[in-house]
Amino acid sequence: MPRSTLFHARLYGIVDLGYVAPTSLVRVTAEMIEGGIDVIQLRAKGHSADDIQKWGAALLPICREAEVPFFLNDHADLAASLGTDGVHVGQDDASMDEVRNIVGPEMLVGRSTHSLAQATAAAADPRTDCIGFGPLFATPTKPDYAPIGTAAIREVHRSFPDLPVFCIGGIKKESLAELVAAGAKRAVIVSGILQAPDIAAYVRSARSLLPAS
Ligand code: TZP
Ligand code: MG
Repeated sequence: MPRSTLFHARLYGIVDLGYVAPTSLVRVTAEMIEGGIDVIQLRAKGHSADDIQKWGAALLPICREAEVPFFLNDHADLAASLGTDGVHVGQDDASMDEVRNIVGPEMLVGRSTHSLAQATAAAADPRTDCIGFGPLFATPTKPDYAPIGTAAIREVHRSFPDLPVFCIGGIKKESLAELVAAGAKRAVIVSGILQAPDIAAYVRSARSLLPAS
């Protein structure tokens, strides 16, 4: 899948086992797709490789059928064995050399960044296909990170016009207008989507508030 798919994405949803029971993964993923989500990631912090492999294998064909890029968080080895579209790694995870050695040259690789300096470092490597930028606001989904605010969003987009930047962290449907005014083009919403009473409707309306690139 080409990086341009991510460039044209607006809303990125994470199916996070911190909010979704294993028995609800398929339903929640299908509802996000029904609402028009552009990218899906499976995030299962603290779960076994066997479980993540099993859950990834269940969600991948659903995403494939809908042509929604499917990322796995953290586990490059499982991403490679599953054949996901992408893998997303953090600052403390494997280096790009290590990740590329595992997943090869074609898989999309995303990197979390928590400052303009980290975004700059990630963007300097042409093998980085997208970045997460945040947490912009305080969030229980990533409790140990200080929020960085919205001031640097415009600068990140100006500095790296060809890199898909996904703003993340404490974003709700209600904060998207403020984010877009601050220069955001794309957003990741985790708890806002997963705790919505109607996931498809939430995704549909949140996505409509983000600009098309
Ligand atoms: N990385 C930076 S903030 C965050 C991650 C995974 C969590 C975002 O979750 P939420 O619930 O949308 O604040
Ligand atoms: Mg990680």
